[in-house]
Amino acid sequence: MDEKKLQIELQNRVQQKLLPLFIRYGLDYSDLESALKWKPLVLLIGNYSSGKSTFINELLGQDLQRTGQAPTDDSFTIITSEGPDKEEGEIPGSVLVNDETLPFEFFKAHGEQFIAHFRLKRVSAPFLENMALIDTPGMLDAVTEKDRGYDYMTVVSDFAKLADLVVLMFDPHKAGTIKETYTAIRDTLPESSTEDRILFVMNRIDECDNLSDLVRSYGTLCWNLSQMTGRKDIPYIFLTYAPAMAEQTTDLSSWSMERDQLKEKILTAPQFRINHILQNIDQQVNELQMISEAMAVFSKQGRELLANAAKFWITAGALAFFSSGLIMNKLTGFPEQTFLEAMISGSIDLSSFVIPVSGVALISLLSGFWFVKWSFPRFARKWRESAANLVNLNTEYKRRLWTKVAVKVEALLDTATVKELLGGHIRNLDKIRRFLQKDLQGFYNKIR
Ligand SMILES: Nc1nc2c(ncn2[C@@H]2O[C@H](COP(=O)(O)OP(=O)(O)OP(=O)(O)O)[C@@H](O)[C@H]2O)c(=O)[nH]1
Ligand SMILES: [Mg+2]
Repeated sequence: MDEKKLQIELQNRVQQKLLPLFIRYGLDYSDLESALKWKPLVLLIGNYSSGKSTFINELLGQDLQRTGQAPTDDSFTIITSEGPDKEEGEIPGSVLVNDETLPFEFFKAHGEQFIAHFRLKRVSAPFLENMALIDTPGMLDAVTEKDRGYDYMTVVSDFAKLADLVVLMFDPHKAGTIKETYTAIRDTLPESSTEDRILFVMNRIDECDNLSDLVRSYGTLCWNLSQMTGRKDIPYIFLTYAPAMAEQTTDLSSWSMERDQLKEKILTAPQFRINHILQNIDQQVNELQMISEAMAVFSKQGRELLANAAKFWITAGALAFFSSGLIMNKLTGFPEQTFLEAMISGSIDLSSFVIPVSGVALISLLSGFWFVKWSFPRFARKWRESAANLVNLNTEYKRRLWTKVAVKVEALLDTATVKELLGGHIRNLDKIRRFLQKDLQGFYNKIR
């Protein structure tokens, strides 16, 4: 299977079938669009000095990234090879966020300070032809984070959204800072991708004084992880160290393989690319579906309101038809003969209809005005207050999905007009369901 071809096919299909619906329901399409662009990405995050850059240099077999004991590198660096014909060198963030072939356009929103700390380094390494690594500045404590001039956590979570693999690296002494980072990325990853996109790495284990120190650090970490993930089973944690830096005071031979296993795992990231794209689409289309479902229920209820109002208008209209002549006659003495009298006396002609029809027109106009200006806005406001009742939240998954889309539905209800009562939502819902059941399932089957 040609992954690249499949990716392009998927990109076209999504654009053709879903883009209009994303616009219609006020969902941001750029996330999905970015996820479909460019090559597989591996994101390395973790506390400062945990050894991210050292690890990357080791993968590359050259000293590309600066390393050091204090917080060393305050930049987000994409590291990749752009084919043998391109020269090695750096591309600044300002160029990256304006290049529409790259998935970083929406990072512009993080502002100048971020852009000044963003760059791409081209290196020639065969394994980077179909993959890019992202080295990140280490997570600092909350107080120092404020000085960065951009929101580090949201930048990290935006990168995590794009990444096919996130390596969460920490050293035994600063495992505490990992919690916030983990929470930030967990919320952005699709529900279905469980933990398979995150690799946990405890690095610099050579610095543990002895085995019991290592076991204690590992235990603390497991405890922290189970607190963070809310799960009883502990995800696999790679225990590693940089052989070149290691202080060989402890016998580490049992763990010497883990570094290689971690590297191998990172090299397999491209294989999961399509699967991750499908998970992303799946998640976003499910959000779209929920919005559309809510609006479909709203419009159905609205049509019932309209039907009830219509019954009332028809009665009022009939009354107006027969009584308007009488009322006019009583008020102004005109017309001399009401419609009913004309009917009884058999002298009915076209002019007898003028007053009754005008009466009906007046009632229709007033009722229409009343519905559009008073009854419908009141109805929309009522649903706006209790929007969650528009959808069936019978599972945990749906409840979580709702927390993501509630604001979108509320925004649609805020601006709803009587046009919402046309049948469009049901048709849209059909399209979305068909996409999930046929198109997306088809792609899942292809990669199996
Ligand atoms: N003993 C030991 N030292 C290491 C290991 N890995 C990295 N170091 C050293 O730790 C320091 C920090 O490593 P970096 O690779 O710069 O860490 P980083 O995570 O990139 O740090 P920031 O870029 O500041 O976030 C450097 O001096 C490395 O030489 C390791 O496994 N064991
Ligand atoms: Mg670094």
